[in-house]
Formats: sequence, structure tokens, C-alpha cells
Amino acid sequence: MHAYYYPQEPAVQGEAPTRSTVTTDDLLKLGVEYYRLKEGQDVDSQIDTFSSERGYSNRDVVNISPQSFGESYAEKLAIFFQEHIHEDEEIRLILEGSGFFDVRDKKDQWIRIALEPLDLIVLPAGIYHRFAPDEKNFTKAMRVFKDLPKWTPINR
Ligand code: KMT
Ligand code: NI
Repeated sequence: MHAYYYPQEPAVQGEAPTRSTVTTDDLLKLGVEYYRLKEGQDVDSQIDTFSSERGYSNRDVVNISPQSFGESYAEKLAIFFQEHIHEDEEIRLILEGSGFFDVRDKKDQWIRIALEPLDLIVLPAGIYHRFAPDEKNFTKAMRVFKDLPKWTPINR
């Protein structure tokens, strides 16, 4: 995981940074929790533990790539990249590939969080955010949710 201030606007994709200028403590102050799953251990059992601790009982997997979305890829990316909030937490675990979650800090500046496999992020309810793939155009992610997902984006 790397996180850094991201002044460029508007850029959907880009290169992952080589170092972080925003720490996990900085993220935590915004209510953003970052976890790294253990390598070489079963992902499902780690997510089982995480989910039961937090009272989450459902999950699914989304595959974001030109192959999986076909002609609607650009349309999907535009929806993911539209700045929005949710009524619930947004929990994502990167399984394969990589991608960016951008969140607004308290001064409304974008922080870009570059995630890779085994990175798990919890965005708190009500934080403005958006998602973009990086130049590799491949993100396979697990979405963890309570009962029925309430991912209706509330656009800014
Ligand atoms: C969202 O809500 O924008 C997403 O779930 C993005 C895909 S998960 C990497
Ligand atoms: Ni969202």
C-alpha cells in the first residue's frame, strides 16, 4: 500500500507511486482503516475472522477489466470514478491486480491510496471517495458487506 496526495485533476489512471507521503495513521484520522492480510495463509479464513469480528456476513468478488466488462468498461470506470459517499462502510480486499482508491481529506484534498493483493481497506460511511484502476487495467477485489449491499452511490 502506498498513499500520497494527488493534486492532478482530472486523471483517471496513472502510475503507482514509489513511496508514501500519507501514513496509515493519517488515514486512520480520516476513519480509513488499512489492513494487510498475511501472505501464505488462506484468504477466506482470514476474511472469515475479519467479518465475524465486525459482524459482516456477506461477500462477493468483482473483476474489473476490459475483458470482464466488455463494451461497458468505460461506462463502469466512469461510475467508479464519480466522487460519491455511502450510508455504510465500503470494505474492499484486493485479490489480484491493483488499483486506486481516492479519498478526500478534511481539507477536501485528494489522497490516492494505491492497493495491491492482500491489501484491505475500510472506507467509513460518509467519506467522499472514488475508484480507478491503474495502467494495468486489472483489479479483482472482494467486497464485504452486511446483509444486502447498500452501495447506492450518493454522488457529490
Ligand atoms: C466502488 O464502490 O467504487 C467499488 O467497489 C470499486 C470496485 S472495488 C475495487
Ligand atoms: Ni463507493
